[in-house]
Amino acid sequence: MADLIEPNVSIVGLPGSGKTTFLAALWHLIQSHEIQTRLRFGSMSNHDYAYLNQIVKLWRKATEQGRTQIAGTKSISMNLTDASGRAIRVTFPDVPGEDYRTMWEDRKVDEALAENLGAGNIMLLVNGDRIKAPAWITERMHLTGKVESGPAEEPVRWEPRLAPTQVQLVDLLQHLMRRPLDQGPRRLAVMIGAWDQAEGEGLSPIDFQAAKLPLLDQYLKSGRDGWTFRTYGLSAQGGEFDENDENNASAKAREDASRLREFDLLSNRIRLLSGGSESHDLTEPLEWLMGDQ
Ligand SMILES: Nc1nc2c(ncn2[C@@H]2O[C@H](COP(=O)(O)OP(=O)(O)OP(=O)(O)O)[C@@H](O)[C@H]2O)c(=O)[nH]1
Ligand SMILES: [Mg+2]
Repeated sequence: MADLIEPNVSIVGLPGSGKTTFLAALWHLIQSHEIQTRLRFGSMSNHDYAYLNQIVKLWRKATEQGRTQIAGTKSISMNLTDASGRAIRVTFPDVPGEDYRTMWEDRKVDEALAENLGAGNIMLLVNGDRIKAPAWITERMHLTGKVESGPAEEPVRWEPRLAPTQVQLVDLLQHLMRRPLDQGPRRLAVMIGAWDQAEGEGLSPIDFQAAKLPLLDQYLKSGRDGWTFRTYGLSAQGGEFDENDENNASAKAREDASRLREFDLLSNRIRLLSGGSESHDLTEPLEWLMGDQ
């Protein structure tokens, strides 16, 4: 097989956005053949299956992934093929989300990550359950007036990491459209993850994006940087998993996890919402990201 297969997709996201969980669910889906998928597994670039097998094991027993450690960083690159035999390379720099945050905080990007991000289309994962919302000054003032003031609190020094999620995301996307990562117009799939929690708001994924991430929404809709985007709702777990008990003696078991372990076909836990329809096939957005050739 040729060394460089085009097109290329990179899957990215801030800390805790669901990158490792997505990879585990995708690996289960394409390995198990439980349900029919748009794209099928072709090959792995480095034949390193140990890491994938480790994360999929946790996913199958409905246990959360541990934080991805810098020392254990794995960049996964797999080739998937569509019905006509066309291949797509899906690169998964499964780096801790901090590496993206470093781009925001220190304006630096690691060389290997830059190589990944500088080529191809992007799947951006956002944890719909952990969006740090902007605080309106007027609201703050209002609250300050209402709340009885106790002993004076130490003011918290502002640091870039305290910036709202959408500010960090727009900055990340802008980096991808500027030198040295720029490569012209690209496709972007925004995946609003943990949809099983986010759907309680009663919004469609695109309305959720407009309501909860208005800066990101307006940045994308304005079209100023040349992104062609689609927004999906994603539940890669199908509900809440048991907490990971590695280094955490008080890890909580969750009721939802017992329900999820009962599924006959574990692929059916996965939920993907796009437009008005719902499926279990995580390869759908990847196929769209292959673009028209
Ligand atoms: N309810 C729910 N939670 C999810 C889902 N997907 C991910 N999560 C939770 O989101 C948290 C982060 O998921 P990870 O996959 O570890 O995220 P990550 O982007 O790899 O995080 P880092 O490696 O720490 O940067 C975990 O607590 C997951 O259990 C989902 O579909 N539903
Ligand atoms: Mg991770």
